[in-house]
Amino acid sequence: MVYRCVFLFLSLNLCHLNTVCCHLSEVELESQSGSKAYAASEPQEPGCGCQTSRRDGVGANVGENTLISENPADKYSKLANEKPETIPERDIRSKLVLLKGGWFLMGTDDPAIPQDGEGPQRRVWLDPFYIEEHEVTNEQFQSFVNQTGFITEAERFGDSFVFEGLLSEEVKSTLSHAVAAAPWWSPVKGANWRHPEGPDSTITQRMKHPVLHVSWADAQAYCVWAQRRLPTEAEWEYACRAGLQDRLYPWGNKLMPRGEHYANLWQGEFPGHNTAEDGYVATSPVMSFPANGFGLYDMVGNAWEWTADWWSTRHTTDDKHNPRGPESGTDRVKKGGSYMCHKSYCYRYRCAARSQNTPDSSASNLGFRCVSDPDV
Ligand SMILES: [Ca+2]
Ligand SMILES: [Ca+2]
Repeated sequence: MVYRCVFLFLSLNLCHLNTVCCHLSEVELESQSGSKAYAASEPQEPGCGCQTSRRDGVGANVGENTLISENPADKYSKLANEKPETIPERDIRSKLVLLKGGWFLMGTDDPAIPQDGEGPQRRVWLDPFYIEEHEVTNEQFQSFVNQTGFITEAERFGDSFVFEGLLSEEVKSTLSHAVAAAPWWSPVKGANWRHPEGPDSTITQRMKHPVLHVSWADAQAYCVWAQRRLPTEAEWEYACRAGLQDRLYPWGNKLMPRGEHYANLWQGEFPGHNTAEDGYVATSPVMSFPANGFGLYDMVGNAWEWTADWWSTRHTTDDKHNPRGPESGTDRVKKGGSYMCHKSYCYRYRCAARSQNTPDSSASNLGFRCVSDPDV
């Protein structure tokens, strides 16, 4: 792995290098017998973009708009908070669902991807909280931007990561490099939440789809504006499980009950052939698939969702009350997988599954939803 990263370093700038190496480091293969192997040494095998897309100040458009040292979350939260009465007259925020909390079992003792820290299973207590019933949509994010003048990190950096299978030939022709080992991810100039596949794409016909290309700080800023917050990983997982114990998915253990699709995932062979048997090549309008037992939509699939927690793969088995993850870290936890996930390479559309990105990462398969406390 190290030598491949060094090789890639010679080919790519640092920003892109880190992305590729991280993508390649956690490629999962599953044999037909069901036993699992991890193909970190197989650069031709696909990854799902589950891992870090680090911006190290190289590769981004470094200029007067470049974020410097201050925490963007603080900056943007402050910005958002300086706008009085910013909630619109017509409240476009998502409906909240009250979850009663209590004890639940987080994680799993039968991890499909052990290196992600899916285990061990541990008892967690949560106080009651509200959670948005679906991912934040383009329409909602646009309302936030219209009222605050907020500029996302992808817009400031000037590019964002896009699954190349969605790019037009025109945009492909403008890519400054080819990443032979990971051609499915490309940093595309001008890609951002308004232009998910680059400058020649729009969200006009996708206002009810999840907003994409939002960094952790962007997501945090929206939630603060909405007088809400990002969920902790424990809250997100509790919401995903919907009261079921030791189940893989929000609805149970069978991926397709009665032969029906319950989430927007990838069918076919990644990355070259997406049959879109579930009806969608890329994102779907939120609430296009059945809700889980708590009335929550797209908890797995559609867009990955940021959580508030820092990333760690080590967990205590001690009982925890309202855990908030490590006190510090370099990456934030994201949950639920996306429309790009297939069991053959990214079996992360399970409630216990987890992955991480650097907080300033943004991509064409990563969004979020917010939560709220009962006394707010
Ligand atoms: Ca799909
Ligand atoms: Ca989702």
